Amino acid sequence: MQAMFNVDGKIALVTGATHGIGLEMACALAKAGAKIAFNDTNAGALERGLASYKEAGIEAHGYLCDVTDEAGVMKMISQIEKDVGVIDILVNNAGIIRRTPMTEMTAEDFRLVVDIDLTGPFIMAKAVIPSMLKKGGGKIINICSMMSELGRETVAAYASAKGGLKMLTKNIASEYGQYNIQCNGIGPGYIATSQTAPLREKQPDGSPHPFDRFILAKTPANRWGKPEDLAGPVVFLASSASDFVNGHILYVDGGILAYIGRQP
Ligand code: NAP
Ligand code: GCO
Repeated sequence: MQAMFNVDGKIALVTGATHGIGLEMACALAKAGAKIAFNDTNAGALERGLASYKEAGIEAHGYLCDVTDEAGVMKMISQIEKDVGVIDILVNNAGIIRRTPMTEMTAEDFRLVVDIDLTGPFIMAKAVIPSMLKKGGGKIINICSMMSELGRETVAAYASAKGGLKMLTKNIASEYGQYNIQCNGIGPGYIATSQTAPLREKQPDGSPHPFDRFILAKTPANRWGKPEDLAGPVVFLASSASDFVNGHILYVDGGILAYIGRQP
């Protein structure tokens, strides 16, 4: 059973994994035996990321690269092949959000979110699939969202991108499943990271943010998720334990999608 869940000697690239959910998933993959590569657009963040891996006893390889820059991505992938080896596991984690009422959002901002959250995973997957085909298979894991299923005020661009990412996942599974490539998604619920920090800020009187209360009332588990909650799911989808799971979105949400919400 242990052999089924280990990724010993596999090479994993986790995008945007200098902190938050990406860092935690990369550490989980390393603990399950994988060699880790990660990227970020910012040199300072990359250095801090390298320090965090070192502190966790993990030898990770960091690269400065924007997931929307196709030429830069191709360069990074061939550098990873030289430094570490051919990628077996790609985790498309890098992402941003803009919270703006739709009628006030510029088309430029909408495009930026879609570019990073949807076109980025397309560029990354397109870059690794040819070598996966030569190697005889691979795992692609796309980090989706509650917003792959649900809408809410102010997140039109993010919901459009994450809904699209769900369908990109199913399409990669459909197109490359016959070549032993499994492409699945993880849909985290509301996880306490820098992305959601503004939604958890205490009010001036010290009381919880109304959105914080709202999320607790919507989550059967009655808590925010932690980045560590994604560790088991990512190892499952990266390992041979999930070899016949393809095009699936595994929601890791404390039950949000099953629940109508607590009665006020
Ligand atoms: P986070 O702390 O903001 O981390 C996102 C990471 O992506 C950062 O390291 C960021 O780098 C990097 N990034 C942004 N744009 C990039 C680009 N163009 N190229 C390369 N890297 C880029 O967010 P998180 O909460 O850990 O979220 C990680 C993923 O999970 C995102 O896709 C997010 O949408 C998704 N997610 C989050 C939640 C949640 O509740 N937190 C729930 C569902 C899904 P910098 O820090 O240098 O900007
Ligand atoms: C928001 C949040 C979400 C989460 C996450 C939910 O403003 O509603 O930031 O979109 O980050 O993606 O799964």
